[in-house]
Amino acid sequence: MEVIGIGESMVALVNEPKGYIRHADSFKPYVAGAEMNTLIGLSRLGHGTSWISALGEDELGELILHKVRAENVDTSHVIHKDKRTGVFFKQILPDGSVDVTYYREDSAASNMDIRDIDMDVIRRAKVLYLTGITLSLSSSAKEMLFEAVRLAGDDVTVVFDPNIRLKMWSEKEARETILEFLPHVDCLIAGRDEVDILLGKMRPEEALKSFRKLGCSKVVLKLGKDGAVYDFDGVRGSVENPKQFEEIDPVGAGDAFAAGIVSGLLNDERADELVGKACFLGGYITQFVGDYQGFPSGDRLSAAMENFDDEKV
Ligand code: KDG
Repeated sequence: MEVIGIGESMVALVNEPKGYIRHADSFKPYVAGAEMNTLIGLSRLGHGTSWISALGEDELGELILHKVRAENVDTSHVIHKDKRTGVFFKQILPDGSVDVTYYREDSAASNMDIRDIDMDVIRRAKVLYLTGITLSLSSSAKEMLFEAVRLAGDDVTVVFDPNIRLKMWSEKEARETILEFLPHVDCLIAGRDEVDILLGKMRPEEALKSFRKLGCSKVVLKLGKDGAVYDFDGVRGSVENPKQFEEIDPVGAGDAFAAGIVSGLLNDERADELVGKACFLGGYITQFVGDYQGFPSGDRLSAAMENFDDEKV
C-alpha cells in the first residue's frame, strides 16, 4: 500500500436547518476523522491507501466502515473493540464558525494500543500519515504512535499534521508531546496557530528554520488566506492561495491540504507544484458540506486547476 494512516473516525451529526443546535429539527449523520479524510482524498486521486483504526462493535462502527470501504480505502487492518464508536455534533453558523462537541472519551479508537498495529504493514508503506489528534486520544494511543514512528524505518516517509484540537488537550500538553514527536517526522504540515503553540509567536521564515532544526527535513506552513511557505530539504518558497472559493464548510480543508502534499510526494512533484496543489485542494473542498465529500478525482482536479477562472463552482 502506498499510504497508511492511523487514527480515529467518528460519526459527525450535523443539525438541520443550519444554525444553533438548540433549534435543530433533525441531525444528518456524516463520517469524519482527520486521517481517514486524507486517505479518502488520496484514494480519489488514485493512490493506494489503508486505514488503521478501531471501531466499536456497534451500528455506528458499521456506518463508518461502509463509507470508508466505498471510497476504496483498505480497511483490512481496522479492528473492533468492545467499546463505543466515537460521535460528535458539528454546529455551523452562517458566519462560517464551526463548533464541535465530542462524545469520544473511552471510545474504541481511544483504547488503541501498541498491540493493535502490525509493524510489517507500516514498514511496507511509502508514506505513514499521522496527526496530533491520535497523540491526544489517550496515553495508550500516544504510546502506539511513538512506537509506529520509531519502528517505521528509513524507507517510510512520516508525514505529520499536528491538528491541535484544544478540546482534546491543553496547549502545554500538546506542545510537550508534539515537540518530542517531531524528530521522528520527515514532512511536517502546520498551521499558523500551531506554530504559535509549538514555538511561540515568530515569523514564518524563523519557524521553518526551527522545525528543520528539530529534525523535520520538509516543512510546510499554512498561512490561511496568505497561502503557504515551505522549506523542502533547504529549497524554500511560497505559494499564494488560488482565488477565493465560496466556502460552505471549512472543516476538512487541512486534511485536503495534507492529501495534496502526500500525493505530490508520492508523484515526486517539485515542492512548488505540490504545495500549490495542496493550497488548491484545501480551498476546493470547503465548497462542500462534509469533510471529504467534495474531493475530486485526479482528472477533475487537473481540469479544475487548469480552468479555475471558468469553473462554475
Ligand atoms: O480535520 C477534520 C477533523 O477535525 C474532523 O474530521 C474530526 O477528526 C476529527 C477530530 O478529531 O476533530
